[in-house]
Amino acid sequence: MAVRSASPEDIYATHPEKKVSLYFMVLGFIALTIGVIFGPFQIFNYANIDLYPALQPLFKSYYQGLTLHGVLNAIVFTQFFIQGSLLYLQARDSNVRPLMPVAWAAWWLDLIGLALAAWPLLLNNATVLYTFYPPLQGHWAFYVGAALIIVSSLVSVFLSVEMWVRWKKQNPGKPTPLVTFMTTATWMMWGLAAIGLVVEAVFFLIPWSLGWIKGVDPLLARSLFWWSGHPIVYFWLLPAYVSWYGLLPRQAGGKLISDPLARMAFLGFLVFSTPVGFHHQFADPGISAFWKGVHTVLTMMVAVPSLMTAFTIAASLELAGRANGGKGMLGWIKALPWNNPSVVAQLLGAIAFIFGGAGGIVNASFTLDYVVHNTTWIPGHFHLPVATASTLTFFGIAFWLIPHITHKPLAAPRTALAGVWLWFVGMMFMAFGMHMMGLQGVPRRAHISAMSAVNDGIYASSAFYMVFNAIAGVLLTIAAVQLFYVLYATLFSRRRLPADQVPEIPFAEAISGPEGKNGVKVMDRLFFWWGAAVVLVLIVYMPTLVQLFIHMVPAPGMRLW
Ligand code: HAS
Ligand code: CU
Repeated sequence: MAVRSASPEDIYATHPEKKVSLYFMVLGFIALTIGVIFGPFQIFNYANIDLYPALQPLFKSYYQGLTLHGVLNAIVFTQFFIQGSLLYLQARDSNVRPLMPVAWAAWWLDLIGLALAAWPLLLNNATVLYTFYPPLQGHWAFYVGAALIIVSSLVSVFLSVEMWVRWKKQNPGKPTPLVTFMTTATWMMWGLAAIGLVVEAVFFLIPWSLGWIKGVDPLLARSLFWWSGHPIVYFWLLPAYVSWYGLLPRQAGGKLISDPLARMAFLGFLVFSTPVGFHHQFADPGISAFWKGVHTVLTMMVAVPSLMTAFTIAASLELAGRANGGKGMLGWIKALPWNNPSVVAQLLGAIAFIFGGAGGIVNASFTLDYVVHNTTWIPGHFHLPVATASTLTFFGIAFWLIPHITHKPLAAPRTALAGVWLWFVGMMFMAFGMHMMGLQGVPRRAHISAMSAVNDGIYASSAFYMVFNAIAGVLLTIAAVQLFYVLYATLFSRRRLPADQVPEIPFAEAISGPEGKNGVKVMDRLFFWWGAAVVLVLIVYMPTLVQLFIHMVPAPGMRLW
């Protein structure tokens, strides 16, 4: 008898969370598709090639393109993909069904929030960049839309924690399964981190944009923004780590070296991700050097769990390579499954992050940051972790998760493989060009390719590095076409895999597991650790924030575009 393929109804029947997870991820990818279109325009600008006139009259300026690029890629795509993928992984790992109506409510909040925010963005009425610093003032719909998206993320915090609590009640005394531990810790971290943005939006940006209050203090707004703005980068990174720890070792043919070490890394992120935001404000007056110094030290602390991750993942991969027959000092690397696009996307993402992490540590050094702050070094830095490590890993996850959910085979796996390689190489070219130009003092967020004749040539010393950006622009454009082709061809395919060929969830086993370890029991008290994080955040933020609240200097809104 031929193996039967399932109809869509059967696919969702046993696990209704599949559908909502897919909807989250697809909505995220749609946002990414639009946001990525502006990428080449941005990078060619830094190759001194101005392509923006070609977008007239649809898009008005470099700054509108940059705003769409940052908001849709960094804020919308990441969050939506994370809401879908983590929900699904936690549900299946712990075998607990999410509260489905609540999950759908979160999805609708995302959709409505995105539609509201997109309207002024597309009409050039909220060209405030993805940091929306006052006194730049956008249309109210942008702030309300963004706020709805944040509310949706908080609903996801609730969903995850509620599932974890239910699991705990059903399994008294047992250690939380690893993937569930990591996803719950990630969401709890975000639950504390998001408070800065919530306060900024509710008390300042929304009333201000509606004309209910006359002004907003820029420094206070920036401080609230970076309360959330630093940990948001870990909110983008940790879901990739969930995959690197929880799934990648199995996909590569091996096991995770140590389960307790993974938990320890996530606890480190839970406690240390938020109290570090001033490392984005070293150049801001009005914050004492003492507290900037404290945030520097804590930033170095939060790099430690990433260094632990580098060790654990590399060791687990070595083990996998050797299990696959790799010999010698480096032979295990060759023996990793380099023909599997899902694995390769994650490996290349991790390699890029080695450089991204090193640059981050430069930025975090109070004194060194003055050399690179507000230069192209910064976008050079963050395209390695967020646009390469996280984004490639999310594509890597989608390459098995979408076939798993939809029962549709991954379209064109070779194109997928070529796409992830080109993306990686393109981003490395770009990161090099942008870092080096930053050291020459070229500013970030500047339409340098359209400078007036008077200023023309002032960045001539960077001409050599601009070539790297031009090459990156070409490579990344091709890569994006390939990756989106694979994605949409898979989603729109009519083919269905027979039941026995549908990819399973590659949950990895651990060599050193959680059983019988007292440390694991202590780590399992996530509410306690969350409480510790709250206390630490209050200590390092309150002295400054209270002063800023008392001495507010409200500035009226400005429209510079
Ligand atoms: Fe950052 C600015 C400091 C990590 C994103 N960062 C930014 C901005 C973004 C961003 C978006 O202190 C710009 C914001 C804006 O628009 O103004 N960052 C750090 C530090 C880290 C760091 C210390 N950043 C990230 C991550 C991001 C991200 C992650 C996104 C996901 N960053 C800063 C600072 C600024 C900043 C300052 C402000 C600068 C300024 O002047 O404005 C660290 O957490 C990094 C630790 C990472 C490591 C690397 C570990 C490596 C691993 C991979 C191992 C590889 C393996 C592969 C195993 C120590 C885990 C093996 C492969 C085989 C084939 C065998
Ligand atoms: Cu940061």
